[in-house]
Amino acid sequence: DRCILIGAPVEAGTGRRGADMGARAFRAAGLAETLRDLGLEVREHGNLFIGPVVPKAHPNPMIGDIAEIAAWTEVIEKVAYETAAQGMPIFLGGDHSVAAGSIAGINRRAVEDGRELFVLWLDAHSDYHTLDTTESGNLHGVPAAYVTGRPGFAGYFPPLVAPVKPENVCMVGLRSVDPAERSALDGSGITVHDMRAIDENGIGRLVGSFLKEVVVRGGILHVSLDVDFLDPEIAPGVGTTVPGGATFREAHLVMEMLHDTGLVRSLDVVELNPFLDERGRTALLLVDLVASLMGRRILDRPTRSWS
Ligand code: DIR
Ligand code: MN
Ligand code: MN
Ligand code: MN
Repeated sequence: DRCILIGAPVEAGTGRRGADMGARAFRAAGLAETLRDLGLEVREHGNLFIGPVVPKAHPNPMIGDIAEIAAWTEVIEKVAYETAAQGMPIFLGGDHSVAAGSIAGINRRAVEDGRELFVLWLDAHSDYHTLDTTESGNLHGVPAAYVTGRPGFAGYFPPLVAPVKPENVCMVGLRSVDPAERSALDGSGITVHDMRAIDENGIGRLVGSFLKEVVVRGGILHVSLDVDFLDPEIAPGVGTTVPGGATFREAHLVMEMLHDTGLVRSLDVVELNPFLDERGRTALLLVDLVASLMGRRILDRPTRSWS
């Protein structure tokens, strides 16, 4: 199995500086070495870049400039499409606007291969704003809307070759959802599990039933991991911390279950902000989580049957 590490130093989608150093911090925390120790082949794609862009305004005055994120989305989409045929692309953010490009490109590949793409969105936020509803103007708050084909992106973001079906998306860890996102999510078809649902049911049950559905429907899976999915006590290195997030064990459980399915074909690890981190501890935690996703385990156990 081959992993392809792709740095996407994007920070224009957030209100804070420093997320563009995230990809470098993952490398400094030993991501490639850790994956190689698991017996995986690791290909380093390096950091992506965009050329100079002409700023472009949007009627929503909160969006200062949309051109830079649109340019990133186009570049990332192409790389996602290309690398998905060569191995498992791992997108090292950069803020969560990276997922606009990665998921769009991964889905273009999936449609071409006749595969059904499912997305597990691990985040404190739903990132389901359209360009018209975002109140902050921060475009890391829109990728889930863009990739599922919500209206209003035409003429600003690159045209979507194929939207991901909302029914194929499962969001887990939510605890900060804006009113416009909340009403749009209702009836969207997206499965949403907020922190209360996790507390009441256990994260393993919730994620397990989604994974079972992916298996039953013969799908493949993209995982979009926003650092703020995790509780700030264990993961302080992110610009938008929200208290009450996933614990260390909850996060590892999800990663280990994902590995068991064998269905994860691509991954975003986004919103790491090394400028806000404490001596790399968030970066190191994320490397360990990716290791669990890629097969590190404490003991062997019988393979679970998913159907
Ligand atoms: C808020 C915060 N919903 C916004 N969003 C995100 O700005 O739209 N924070 N994604 O990480
Ligand atoms: Mn996010
Ligand atoms: Mn978030
Ligand atoms: Mn948001």
